Amino acid sequence: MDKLIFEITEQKKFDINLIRKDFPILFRSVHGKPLVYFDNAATTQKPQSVIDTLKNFYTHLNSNIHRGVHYLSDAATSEYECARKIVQNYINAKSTEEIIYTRGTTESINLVASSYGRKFLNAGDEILVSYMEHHANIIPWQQLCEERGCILKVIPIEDNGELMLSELDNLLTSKTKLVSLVHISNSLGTINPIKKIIDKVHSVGSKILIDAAQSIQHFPIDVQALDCDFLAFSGHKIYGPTGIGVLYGKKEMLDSMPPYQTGGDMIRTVSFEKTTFNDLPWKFEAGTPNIAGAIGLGVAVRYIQTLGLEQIAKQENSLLNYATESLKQFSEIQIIGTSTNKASVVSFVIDNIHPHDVGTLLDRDGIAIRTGHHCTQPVMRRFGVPATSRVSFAFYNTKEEIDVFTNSLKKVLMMFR
Ligand code: 7TS
Repeated sequence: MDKLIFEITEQKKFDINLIRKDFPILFRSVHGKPLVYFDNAATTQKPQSVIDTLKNFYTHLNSNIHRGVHYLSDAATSEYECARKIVQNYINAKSTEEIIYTRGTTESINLVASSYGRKFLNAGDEILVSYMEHHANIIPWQQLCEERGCILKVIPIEDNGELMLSELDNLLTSKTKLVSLVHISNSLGTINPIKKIIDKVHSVGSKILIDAAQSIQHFPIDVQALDCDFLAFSGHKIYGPTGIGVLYGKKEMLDSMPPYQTGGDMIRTVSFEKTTFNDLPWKFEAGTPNIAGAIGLGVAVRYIQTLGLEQIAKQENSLLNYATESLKQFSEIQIIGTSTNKASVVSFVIDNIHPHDVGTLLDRDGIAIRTGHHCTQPVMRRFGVPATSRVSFAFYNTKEEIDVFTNSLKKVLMMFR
């Protein structure tokens, strides 16, 4: 019971009915109808092993970490650090020093903007983002530009929702000091060719941060092979708890950066004259962290490793294709984001029906989708729509659920005709 993080003993068979049983929420009903959960890009559901971990932590192991000589503190610290090791292996970082726990993608990006940005970026330096960024990857840079006199530049997007790579070559110059780019767009589903872009960015001497909030749960990521300088993601989008996330940074980058927040745990010595800071990764982890959350994240990563990322990608790809084909039968529906290289996210608009109405009517049938601007207002503006309806799939979704969704959508269309 004191070891909360399990070892992988065998690869799970990819049997969708068995896998669904790992996610208790999938068996509840909403408005009297079986839940169809298609809002996985917002947050993923949690397997029983993650739910049990949180309960077991607070039942058997609850204690603060890194500061006690007593048994519970020691055991909690060991699980917390074991989870870090799991994340390190999952993204193939060189060491656990490169894995900083944060509250999520948003905090990870803010950490880099605040710490790296304030120290290394100066007036006239250029920061490059793209039109398809989540607001969490726009506003921290905008604020930094205001404070430091840097210039924010934006890579435009094509009509199919892909980055205009020809423009990237014009935008990347010796003035570019930092590029912060989303791996997979949360509102378009586009998978960006990040390896190619990382190499281009490095060729002008700039650093690059990858927002992996929507990719970390779909396919393997190897930070050493990619050679990105930073990578950010959230635990709750990879079947883990909310309130925990990760910033990966190359050790030499993190070493050169000042602390983001200050307080307990991130120090070595404190006097009123001077404070010296802790080693990596703890230098960036001030205060009591989300201990149960971090351990839960470790268990979530272990869980998807037992399923196998190849199998996950295969299942999600088949759901994407099925949903795309299903939506194409309706002439009133337009899919926003039609790249051939997409993750399992489908955004669409319907002639003369507001997405909010679509979402509300589908909800009555127990179908959870997201409507709105998805925190990507520039994308909405680029495509001339105020909002979209978005379905996003996880491996536990099924084609039968997509049929339920399509039938419900038919009713919505009939109602408005
Ligand atoms: N970056 C991307 C690409 C995202 O999709 C999100 C959240 C974030 C950053 C922020 O992540 P957080 O965990 O720190 O909030 N995206 C969404 C979404 O698509 N619907 O709800 C949240």
